[in-house]
Parts: sequence; structure tokens; C-alpha cells
Amino acid sequence: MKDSQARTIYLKDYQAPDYLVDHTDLSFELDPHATLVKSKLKIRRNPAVAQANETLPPLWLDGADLELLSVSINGELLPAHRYQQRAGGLSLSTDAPEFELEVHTRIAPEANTSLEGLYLSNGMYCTQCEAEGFRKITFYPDRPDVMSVFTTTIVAPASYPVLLSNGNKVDSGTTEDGRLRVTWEDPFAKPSYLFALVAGDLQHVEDSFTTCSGREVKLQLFTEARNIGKCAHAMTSLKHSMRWDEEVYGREYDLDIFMIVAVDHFNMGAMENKGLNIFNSACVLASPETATDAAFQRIESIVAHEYFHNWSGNRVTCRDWFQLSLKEGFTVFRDAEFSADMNSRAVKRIEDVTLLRTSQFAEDAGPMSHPVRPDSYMEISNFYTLTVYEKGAEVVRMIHTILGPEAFRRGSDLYFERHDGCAVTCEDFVAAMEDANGADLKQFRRWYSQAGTPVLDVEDTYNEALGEYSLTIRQQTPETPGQKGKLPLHIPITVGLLAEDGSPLRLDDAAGQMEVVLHLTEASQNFTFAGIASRPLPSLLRGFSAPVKLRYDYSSAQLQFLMQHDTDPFNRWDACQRLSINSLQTLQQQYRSGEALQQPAALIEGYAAVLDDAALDPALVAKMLALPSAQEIAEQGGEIDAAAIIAARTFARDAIATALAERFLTRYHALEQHKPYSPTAEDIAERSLKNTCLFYLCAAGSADALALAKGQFERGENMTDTAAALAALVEFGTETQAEGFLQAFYQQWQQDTQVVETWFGLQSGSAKFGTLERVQKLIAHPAFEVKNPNKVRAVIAGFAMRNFTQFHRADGSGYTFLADQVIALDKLNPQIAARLVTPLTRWKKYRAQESAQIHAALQKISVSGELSRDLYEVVSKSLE
Ligand code: 0A1
Ligand code: ZN
Repeated sequence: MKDSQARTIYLKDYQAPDYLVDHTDLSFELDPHATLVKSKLKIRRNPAVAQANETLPPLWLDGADLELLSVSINGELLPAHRYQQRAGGLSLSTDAPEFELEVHTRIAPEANTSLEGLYLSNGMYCTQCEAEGFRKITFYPDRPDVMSVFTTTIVAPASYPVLLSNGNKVDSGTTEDGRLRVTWEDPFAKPSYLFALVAGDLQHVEDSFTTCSGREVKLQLFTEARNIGKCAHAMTSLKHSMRWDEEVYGREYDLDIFMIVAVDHFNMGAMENKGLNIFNSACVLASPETATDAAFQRIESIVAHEYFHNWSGNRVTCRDWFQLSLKEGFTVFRDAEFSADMNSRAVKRIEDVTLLRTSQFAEDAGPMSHPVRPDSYMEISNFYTLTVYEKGAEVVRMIHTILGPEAFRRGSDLYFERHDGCAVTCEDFVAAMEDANGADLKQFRRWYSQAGTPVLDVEDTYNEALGEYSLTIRQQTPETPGQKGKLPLHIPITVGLLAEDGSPLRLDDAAGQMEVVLHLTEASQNFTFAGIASRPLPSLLRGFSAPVKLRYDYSSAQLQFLMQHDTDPFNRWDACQRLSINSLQTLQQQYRSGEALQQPAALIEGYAAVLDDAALDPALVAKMLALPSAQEIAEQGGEIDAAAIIAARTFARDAIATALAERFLTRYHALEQHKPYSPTAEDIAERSLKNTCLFYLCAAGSADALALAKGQFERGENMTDTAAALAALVEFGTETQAEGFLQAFYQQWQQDTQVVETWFGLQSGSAKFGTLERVQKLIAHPAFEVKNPNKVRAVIAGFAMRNFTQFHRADGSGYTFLADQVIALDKLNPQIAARLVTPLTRWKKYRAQESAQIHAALQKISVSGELSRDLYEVVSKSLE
């Protein structure tokens, strides 16, 4: 394993930049093998660090994979002794505090498979510069606290009629040799990570938005011609986002044009480059025929997320990459609230909490565990994590809960006003929240620096004579790598109490409140409620008011009671989850002790009541009837026994399916939609419950049920219903039937990359034995492209990260398969390789046999030769 380049960078070593760049003038002559990049930088000594009569320090410019052609200062070629090319960049000695630097470099976009810097996607040029990709374009102080005004000229052959960059188009023409030339100017100073360039033969749709101050903004969405019919939903989502940010945060868009480009090859979801967002096609393009409801909702939230970054990220940016959650945590919180306002608030919360509990909690308990503001890293790309994004958003949400909505808005107004045009820190964000409100968030700040998921233990007592009910809450955060001796956090816990008849109790006579926020700040604390006439049932951590694991010993009957009576829809769902988890744990114990598995009666009863409750929102019913995923069950603590989890979950599913078959059938038919597809919250809710019913019906295994699925598949009314029917047929039909349906589907959709990705995902996710062999075949399928991250995610991650059953098959071949794929991918795309290895990093949590197998797979990677810095960091930390 290579470690020569794997240097650890520490937050405590942060130093302000020696030089600033006031203006950046770039020119590109595009060519797949030899793109010429000329950069002219107006540079000056940073006055904040300059000393009187100092010797000027050398100027450091980051650079990677660049061919240096020339360096000039103030128009004169710099002699070779004035600069040194080192690994990772260029060091220049300067003799004046202010000068113009011109650097010419050559790069080869065609050879760039890392998808960082300038690369080609289906022949179209595009860039990805966050976090440190700009250094693959030209030598530059590639750090977010160097903010510059950019002018960009692009020259390309006439076969690239669309030439885009940030800001406003200020000039265009043709060169003497007949190439096209366009110049863009971005008036807002920005760090290099927000730079973008796109060149291609693209079509676009156009719309406009009138801002709150009456300015007209042109909106354009660019795609390859074949996808032009899939832009409408993203455009609508963009307009909704722009309006929402004005209404909820008072933020107006600032340029005259806002562009989005869809590209097929992209490492992440999308990127917020100033005025020119670049999106993974899968996160922006949709039509009812080709995209599922989940895709429609994902698009709405990602379009919003990138748009919201214009303020939380671009106008106010990060001082250094340790502050990444400053923009990401805040922006995820903003997009989650937007989605909640556009759709069902409870469902959105349930989805976000599920992701957090399943994957972020696992990250927080694994070898890569880090605080929301990490204090060290080897490769920053490895820190675009669920902790920085999702837990970071929970931290912002807690500030919102602690301060209340009006005070939070005062804080965000102050934050934007104080720091507009600046590169700042998480501390600055919290300070603005405090200063705007005279609040004290001193202890709360620990959420930014302390890793690990806190565990809360709750006990209660009721004193009938005094009419007092007390909660004793203890908190404790487990040790994480490099962090021992955790301190108590400030944890807001939203609580309600239910009376015996299910009605909510008044908790504070004066205000007449039905719920309160308890502020847990000590290791153990007591909270007493007076005037409680009989023993109540507590509804704890409503809306998941803090990212913690909460333990309270509810009986099955109490959980069923909460499922029916809690006024907080999130906690109704959560009670159902707890009931499921309890049943699944009992089944696992039976499995491990070799007993016959017993019918999970309480769970079936609870599910029956949910299905019978006509007043419940169908979306919530669908969420309640979904058993926790195997991964989520694995996160409950204790040694993970994959076989026991799978056996318990499959048994419970089949028992529910059989016991409630009639109800599922009635509900299925009642929910059939005889109207055109629309991605509204109500219609999505109906489809999700209908398809949940279909899945259980097929799990029960009757021929009638499979016929229903076949009918739904063949009607092909929309991709949500078609894909759900196909998934059920693949899972529960015979091998031959499944094969036939899969073939038919591929025949119909092979021209559509996105649907082919769905097709891949349906197969890699199948719990049927033989999936690994199928996945191995799919990798050789002509539609599979190892250089396309979406395909890799559909096939390889679909198997290794979303198919617990087959990935953990007993012979360990799933693990070896993943190791081999990771080794191969690391040569092409280190970011993707380092993400894909995640399931192997948790080896310590498993039972001895699996643990040894997973460890061996990780070892295989570690001794396979030279690893990228990305993969090296994850593998070496996991083997420690
Ligand atoms: N800032 C983007 C995410 C992003 C990060 C890194 C990327 O390439 C390595 C690409 C996108 C967002 O939060 O949407
Ligand atoms: Zn973001």
C-alpha cells in the first residue's frame, strides 16, 4: 500500500493565504488530448498577514496532472531559477507584493477518468472543481479562502456550439481559423472550486423567473438532444426553490441568468458552480415514463439544494475544507425544509431519519468516524460524508429547535449580512445565531467537534399523590477513533405526554402547550411535570429532535397505543419501527438458539390496525408497513449476525404477507389510479402504498398475486408502477419468469441510459441466490460502463451496499468480489473506489466468521499495489 503521498492535514494548522488573487482571467482552447489553458492572475500580498519590511514569502500554486508550458510575471517570461515544480504544485519567488502572473499549461480531458477537473462526458466537455479539482486545470491557489473575480474565454471547434462558464456572457465571435469563441464574466468573487466550464452540442429549454425585487432572471437547462423532453420537472423545481428562498430566508438570486447542465458522467449528485450548476443526469432529468416517484422527489430536492447554495456556500463560503458542513449541513437543512413544505413533512422527515439511522449512525460508529467539523483528513473527497451533510443538517435543525423559527431567521439574516462575500467558519455561523438573539450556544458547539452518536437512556416515575410525572434522562457518547472521554452535549428533546384515553396532555398550564422541548445539558438530568392526573405514556424525541439513539422500555401494547394516538406523525411511525425492531430481535434470538421461529403476533396486530385506519395518510401507512432494512436492523447494536437478520426479516415479511393478504388485496385495488401520472405528494403516497401491498401480496406467493404484478408491469402506466411490479416479479417469480420480464423490459428501454440503470439496480438488488453471478455477468454487459459512476453505483454498489442478503452470502464471495472491483476502479476513479469500499470497513462489527472474511477482502486491497490517496486513507484507517 502506498503511503508516500498520504499526508494528514490538520485544522489546527490552518493559516491564512500569503497571497490573494483579485482577478482571474482564463482562456481555454479545447482539444480532447491537448487543451491549452492560459491563466492571467492579478496577485497581491495578503495585507492580513503581511509584516512591515518583510522578505516576501514564495507564492505557492497547487497543480496536479498538468503540463507546464510557461510562466511569466508582468509580461516577462520567468527564468527557470525563479520557480520550482514540486509534487502537487509550483513554488515561485516574487520580488514585488503585487504583480500579474501568466501561466500556460496543457491538459488532456480525454484521459481524465477521475471526473475531477476538466473531462469529457459523451464527447461533451465539463468540469468538476470541488473540492480540489481546479488544480487539475491550471496552477492556482486552490483553496476556498482565496476568492477572485473570474473572466473565462472558451475557444472550441464549431461542433461545440454551446460554450458556457460562470456569470454573464459578455462577448462571442469566431476565430480566424473558424473556431467559436465566447467570453464569460462572473462579477461575484468566488473560490476556484466554484469555477465551471461546459462545451458541447447541447439543446436547452428556457424559462424565466421574476425575483422579489422585480428583476427578470433567464433560466436555462441544457442537455443532450435525446433528453430534451425530460427537463420540465427540474425547471418547475427550480422556480419553486427560487420563490421559497425569497419567502423563507429573504434570499434573492443575484445574476441575470441561471443555468443547469445535465451530464451522464458525474461522481456525485450535482454541483453548485456559480450561475452554472452541473448535474448528474440522474438527478435532474425525468419523465413519467422513465423516472420513478423517488427520482422525481430526489430531483426536486437536489435542484433546490444546489440553488440554495447560491447563498449558503457561494455568497458566503467556507474558509477551509474542515468547515465543509458550514455550507453542506446548512444547505441540506434548507433543502429538507423546502421538500417538507412542497410535499408531506412527516414522510420527508421519516426518509431523512431512516438514512441517518441506517447509514450515518454506522459511519459514526466505524473507523472513519469524524465530527461534523473534522479536525484532520488525508483526502478531503473522503469527507463528503453523511456526517458532514446529514448530521450537519441535524445540528442546524437543533439550533432551529432551540431558538425557534423567528430567532433562527434573525440569526441567518445576520449570518448572510455579516459574511456576504467572505470565506468563514462554522464558528461564525453559530456566533451569528447567538448574536442575533442574545442566545448562549456555548455547550451546543460540542456537536461540531465531538464524533459518535449519543445514546440516551430514559426512565420515568409517576407520583400519584403529588400528580407529578418525572423523566430521568442520561446521555453518553461512545468513544470514537482518536476521541476518548466525551463531554455531555446540549440536546433538545421534544416531548409530549398521552393520557390513558390517548388524548394529549397539557404540559404547561400557562401556555397551554401540548409538547415541550427539554434541554438536556448534563450527563443525567431530571425533568418533572406537575398536574398530571394519571400515569401518562411519554412520546419522546418527537420529530427526531436530536440525532441520538433513544432507549426507553416500551411494551408492545404501549407502542401500539402510540401508533394509534400520538399526535406527532413521526412518532407514530417511530413507534411502529420500534415494534418491528423488537419483533425482529426476538426472531433473531429464536434463530440463533435453533428454535422454530414464532409468529410475530404483536407486529401483525399492529400492522393490521394501521391498514384498518382509514384516516391515516397512505404515505404514512406505506412507511409504517415497511420493515426496517437489514442494514438498519444491523445497526441496533451488538454483534451483527447477517444470517440471523436475514432469516428473521424474511420470516416476519412472509408472516405479515400471509396473515394480512386480504387486507393488502383490498387496499391494492382501492388504490389503483385511473388518471394520468402526476408527481404530487398525494398521488405518490397512493402509489407507494399500492406498491407496498403488491410486494406483500407477491411475497405470500400466490399465482393470483403474481398475475396482478404481471398486469401492472404490462400496463406500464408509469415507471414507478412498472419498476415496482418488475421488482416483485424478479423477487418472487420463478427464475424463468423473472428472466423473461427482465428481457422484455430491457428490449423496450435499452436506448434510455437512466432506465437501463434502473434495470441494473433491480437485478443487483435481488435477494435471490445467484445474484452475485448475475452481477458478474452484468459487468460484462454492453450497457455497463466502468467509467460511468452511475452504472457502477447501479450494479456494484447496488449489490454491495443495498443487497444485504446476497452481499453477505455465507461463502464470503460477495466480499472478494467487491475487493476486486474496488482495486480495478481505483486506477480509474479514486473517489468512487473509496466510497465503494465502505461495506468492507465495518468488519469489526460482525460475527467471527464474516468478520474474518471481510477483513481478508480488505487486506487483499491493501496489498494489491499502489493505492490512490482516497482509497489508502479509508483502507488504512479501517485496518487499524
Ligand atoms: N457541493 C456539492 C457536492 C459535490 C462535492 C464534490 C463533488 O466532486 C468531488 C461534486 C459535488 C453538493 O453538495 O451538492
Ligand atoms: Zn451541497
